[in-house]
Amino acid sequence: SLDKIPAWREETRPNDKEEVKELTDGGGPRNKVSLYKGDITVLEVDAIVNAANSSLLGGGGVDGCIHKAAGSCLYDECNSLNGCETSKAKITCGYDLPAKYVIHTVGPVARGHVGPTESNDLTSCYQNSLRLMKENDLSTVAFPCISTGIYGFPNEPAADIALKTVKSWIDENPDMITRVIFCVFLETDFAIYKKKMSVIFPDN
Ligand code: AR6
Repeated sequence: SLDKIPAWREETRPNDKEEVKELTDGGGPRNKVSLYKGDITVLEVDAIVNAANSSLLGGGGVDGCIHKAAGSCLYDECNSLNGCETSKAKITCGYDLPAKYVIHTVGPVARGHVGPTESNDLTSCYQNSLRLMKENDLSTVAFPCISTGIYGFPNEPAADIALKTVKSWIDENPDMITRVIFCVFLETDFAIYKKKMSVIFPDN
């Protein structure tokens, strides 16, 4: 029964059909959210989110990994988009990625400082990415830890924003999303997310 399904799960084999079925069966928001530590470019979901810069023309970090794995057609499509403002999002095909689409969002450059502008912009990154999913009828997504690398948004508050914003979205759009993977890359983020997910997506 639903009662036995944990509110969130850690995933170690995110492309395993049986595991995914177990994760997403049963409906309700409680079993849709998972934590995965690893490379976002391997995930077989409708969309992976890219922590891009305003040029949308690639860079380092997760952006560099996504462009490398997707191939040069991704660059060509991004090149036709006229960039993207901070906190906004744009969608492209996934090309050579297993993900069907890439949602490119531009996080705030925080350099260690969290004020209202940085917090609101990071919140909007998650909201605008989810809005694009809804507009394109997509139901499975993986998010990296937007802004917490080169852009220097502190990890704890960034995780709070990521988890609370997605939680609110799921509560308000209960039938839209079937799966959200929080894809962390660093052990520090893994520990932070694990702790916070138990609070924000609690077991009963
Ligand atoms: N899969 C998942 N997460 C990853 C991967 C990966 N393959 N590689 C790195 N991360 P960052 P930002 C994590 O710096 O702070 C780029 O140059 C990483 O450990 O990629 O938003 C863009 O072009 C960190 O936890 O993004 C921009 O100029 C998280 O992804 C700028 O960096 C985000 O770190 C954006 O900076």
